[in-house]
Amino acid sequence: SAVAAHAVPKTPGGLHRRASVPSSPSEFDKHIVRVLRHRVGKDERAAKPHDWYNASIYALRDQIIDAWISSTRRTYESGGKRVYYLSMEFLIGRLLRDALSNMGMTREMEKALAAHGLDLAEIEEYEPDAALGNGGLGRLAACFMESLATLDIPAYGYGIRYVNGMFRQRIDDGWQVELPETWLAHGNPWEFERLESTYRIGFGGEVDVENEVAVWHPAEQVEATAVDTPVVGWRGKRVNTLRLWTASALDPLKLDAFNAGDHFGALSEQVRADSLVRVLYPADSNAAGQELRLRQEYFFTAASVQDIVRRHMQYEGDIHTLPEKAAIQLNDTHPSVAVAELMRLLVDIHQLEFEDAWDICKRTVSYTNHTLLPEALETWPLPLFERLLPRHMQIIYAINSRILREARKAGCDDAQIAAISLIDETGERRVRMANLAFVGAHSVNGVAALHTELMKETVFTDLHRLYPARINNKTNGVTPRRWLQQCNPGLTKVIRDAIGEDFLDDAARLSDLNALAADAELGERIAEVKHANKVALVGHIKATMGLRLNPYAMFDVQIKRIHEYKRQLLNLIETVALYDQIRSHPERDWVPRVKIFAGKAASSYHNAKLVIKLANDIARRVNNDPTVGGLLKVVFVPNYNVSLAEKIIPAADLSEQISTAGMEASGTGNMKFALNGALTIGTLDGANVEIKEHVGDENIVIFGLTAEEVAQRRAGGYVPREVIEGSRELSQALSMIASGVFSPDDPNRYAGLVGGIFDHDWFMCAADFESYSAAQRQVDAKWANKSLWRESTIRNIANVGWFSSDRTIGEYAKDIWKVL
Ligand code: T68
Repeated sequence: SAVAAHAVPKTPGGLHRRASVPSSPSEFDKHIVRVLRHRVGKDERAAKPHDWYNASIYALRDQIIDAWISSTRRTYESGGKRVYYLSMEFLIGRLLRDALSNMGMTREMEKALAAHGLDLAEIEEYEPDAALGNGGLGRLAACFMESLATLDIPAYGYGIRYVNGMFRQRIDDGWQVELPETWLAHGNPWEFERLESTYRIGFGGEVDVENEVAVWHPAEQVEATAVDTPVVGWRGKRVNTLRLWTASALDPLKLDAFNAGDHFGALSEQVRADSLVRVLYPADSNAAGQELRLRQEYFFTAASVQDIVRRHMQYEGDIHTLPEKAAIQLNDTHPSVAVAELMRLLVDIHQLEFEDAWDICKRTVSYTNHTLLPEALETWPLPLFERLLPRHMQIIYAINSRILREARKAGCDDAQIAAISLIDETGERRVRMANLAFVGAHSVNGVAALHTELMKETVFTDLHRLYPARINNKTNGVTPRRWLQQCNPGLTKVIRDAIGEDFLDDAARLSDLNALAADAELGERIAEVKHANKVALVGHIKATMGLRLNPYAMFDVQIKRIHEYKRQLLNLIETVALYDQIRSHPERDWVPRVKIFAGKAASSYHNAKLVIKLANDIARRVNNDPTVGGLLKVVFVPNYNVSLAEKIIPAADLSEQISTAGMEASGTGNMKFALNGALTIGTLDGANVEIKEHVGDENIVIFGLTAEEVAQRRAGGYVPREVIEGSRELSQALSMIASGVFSPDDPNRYAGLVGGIFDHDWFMCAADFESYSAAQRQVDAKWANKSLWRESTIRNIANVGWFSSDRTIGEYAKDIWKVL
């Protein structure tokens, strides 16, 4: 085609520049119209916006496919090593704008659509979010896929093609209601089914030994079939593959049963297979204990590992070279069973000696840990694991005896042995997936510096002592394409006018803005963009919720999964305290604020759902109280997802990153806000610590206990009641909430929630309240000094380029995968 994507010449400066696309807008326009006619089956005059939406994606896809094929061919010809990112979750959101922008075709598409009276921004809204993830872990996987393609690293993402991804959240009378999200209802123009890449996945049955080789005879089998989505890197440099597995029965319709009148029974196998890919478990930070979850994990992991080994054998023909040609990264422990599955393939199918297989396994696999929360560390009841995966259980025992022998030799005592063991023997015996991943990998990484240190001191103390070189840190990052260029074109343009285009290819170059930090004109232009983004968000909230907001107020934002450790409750308590203060002293010089919340609660997480109700109860009361007038508004925006984040983050002035120190592994929202010029109010937790180091103490507002202090307080003598009684503001705010000021229809609604703070306050809301409240007043003072605020905004944008996922992926590539 005349508009084929081109290989990217490397200029002497080392920057990749896209060759200009040799097509006139009208040619692309003609292409879209052809596609509309022949693939969508619509006449230009009869086409509805949704038809144009499909035609736009198909037309763009044609360009992408050319680049995709040439990337695949290039990898094949170079014989290079491939990276395989195994993840239960990929939270990719919409792809149209991302693909257009990375292909350098946004303007062309705009012009082509405009020729038919259509607006690209409106067409984009037809694309459903691919919400195949819960939160940070899934979104990180999506950013990583984009950066892998950008860095020209051959990579495959492997996961599950959930029919229903993250649930849709509706707010009914302030309560969260979960509804199934049907993102595939109108088809998915991005995906390609690959029937030739189909594998049989077994469950249950027994293991025999035949000719000294273990042979697993599964009781059930399903088929896993690959569905591929292209992932375009910046400037269309490389297109990688996101390969998601779908399931089907070997015998989808038992015709004899059907003809005998058993119409449902005839379909039961297919229903069973469907259930594997039906839903994403909407439980972040806690391991769903259902058998189906373990089946899902094994299903996608086994299909992926088989695909990787098949590809390797096809190209290399020698299983021994696997570690030189394949790097398998486990995104948390959800695909940990890959260690046992790879060992099974090596030992049972390729007939390697156990020791050789173990060496190959460790050199191929690496593991990323995303949490220290004990409830999130996956373990499976041994009887369940053994029933579902009998051969894998044997292999795990074999690995365990090898590891425990090593541990004994290294001088570990019984307690240490018990901690290292792959089997938890403290109660009902359970398989520890984190220990399995740790021992089966050559690299175990945390996602922020503090988190990595805490990993060594807490969950992996004894494994770390035994294998001291294994744990390493890779601080998370976010892709600046989606989280700056695409979501905030206004800011991107101002930056480009100020420092040129280098930052588009290397986010670290944003630091060139430092020289202009005190430049009043730049400050003014950035403030204008922020204001325009706020006006746009105000319009969106007016249209979707009917609520009118003042864009001149400070937009103070906390958007993320609702979880006690993230402390939306602390924010709400402080909001109530502020409300109370404003009502008592309406004459004071208050900074007008809009408190914006959004996020989903796991459907079974009672307290998290109650926090959503509380936010809505507070909003109703505050927003209708004429005494606070325009000084304070509270809004809970329903159905938080990637697309909503793209609208809210560019409009934020203040970013709330207020988790109990030691509990947020990294955070990535914190990076997105800073990149868009919001100031952070936060604890010394996760990557906040490193953000502070990069932006400087003056340009971030830190409060609260440190991780060490939290641990000390918890270890002894923390009496929250004393802290509460010592703070008039806090007691007052808590008693307002507990006594039903915000819930007159059910005055006791929050008695339990507030009671928890008095009784144990595990998340240290009371302990951190005074410090948080003082920090908020510090924020007010800074806001009142316009030039100071603007300078801080610039310092934030200028100094968070390091948090680009390109930097993160560069480190994984160099240190762990050895592909750069
Ligand atoms: C997040 N983890 C971390 N987990 O909380 C966050 N958990 O600090 C970090 O920035 C991010 O990972 C990326 O490293 C999650 O998002 C889950 O979503 C999850 C899902 C299932 C089971 C357990």
